[in-house]
Amino acid sequence: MKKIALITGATAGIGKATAERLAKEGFNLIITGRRQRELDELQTSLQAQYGIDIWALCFDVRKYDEVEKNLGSLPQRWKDVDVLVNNAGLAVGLNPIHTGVVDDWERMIDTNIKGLLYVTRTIAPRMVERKSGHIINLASIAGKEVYANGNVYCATKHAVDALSKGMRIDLLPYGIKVTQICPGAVETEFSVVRFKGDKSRADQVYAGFAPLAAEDIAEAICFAVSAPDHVNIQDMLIMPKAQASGTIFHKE
Ligand code: NDP
Ligand code: 8X3
Repeated sequence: MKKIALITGATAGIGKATAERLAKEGFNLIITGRRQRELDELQTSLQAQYGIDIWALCFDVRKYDEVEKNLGSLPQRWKDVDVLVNNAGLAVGLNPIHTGVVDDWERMIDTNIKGLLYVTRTIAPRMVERKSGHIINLASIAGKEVYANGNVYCATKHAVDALSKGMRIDLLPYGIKVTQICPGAVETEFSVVRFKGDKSRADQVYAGFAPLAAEDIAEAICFAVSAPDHVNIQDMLIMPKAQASGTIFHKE
C-alpha cells in the first residue's frame, strides 16, 4: 500500500517541490494551500505523471476551525498520514522593531507558529494511535540566528526550533520521528511575499550568487523521509555554497 504524505503550503516553492519529489517516490499526497487553482493544477499534473492519488484541500492554516474542518475528519482512506510536512509559512516585512507593522507580526506568528501547531494537533493523535509517523518542520537559518530587522520572523522560526525539540520529546514513546529542515536562502515566492509584491526588491536578495532552489530542499526532505526506520535525521541546516551565515554572503 502506498504511504501518505500531507504537505502544507504545496501551491508554491518548497512545498510544491516536495509534493513533486514525494510523488516521484510513489507517495499518495494530501496537498494544501489557500490557492485553489494552483492546487488543482498540481493535482492534475502529478496524478497524470505518477499515477498517484491526491487529495487537495484549500484552507488557511491560521484558522483553527478551517484546519479542524479539513483535516480533523479525513476520509478513511486518507486518515493514516505517514509523513506530515509542516511547510506553510512566510515572512512579511523587514523592519526594525520600533517601526514594525503589527499586522505583519500577526500574519507571521499566526501562520508560522499557530498554523503549524493547529495542523500538528489535528494530525499527530492518529500517528500516536498507530505508533508510527514522521513530522517534518520547515524552520530556517532564521531559527538559529537573528539578523537585523528579522526580529519577528526570526522569533517565529526560533519557536519552530523549540517546537521541533518539544515534539521530538513528547512523541518519542510512540516511535514518531521529528525532523527539522533549516534552509538558508532559497529562491521561491518567499521574498516577493516578504516585500509585499515588490519583485525587483525580491530579486535583489538572490542577485550575485547561486541561491538554493526549492528542489534542493525537497531532495533533503526526501532523504530524511527515506532513512531506515531506526534512523532519524533530527536537524538539517542547508545553505547555498555562497552563504556562510544568516547575513554573510559571497556575492560576485
Ligand atoms: P513560498 O512563498 O514560495 O511558499 C509558501 C507556501 O506557504 C505557499 O504554498 C503558501 O500557499 C503557503 N501558505 C502561506 N501562508 C499560508 C496560510 N495562511 N495558509 C495556508 N498556506 C499558507 O515560500 P517557501 O516555499 O520559500 O517557504 C516554505 C517554508 O520554508 C516557509 O515556512 C518558510 O518560512 C521556510 N523557509 C524558506 C526559506 C527561503 O529562503 N525561501 C528559507 C528558510 C525557510 P498559499 O499562498 O496558496 O496559501
Ligand atoms: C528564510 C531565510 O534568511 O530570509 O527563512 O531568514 S531568511
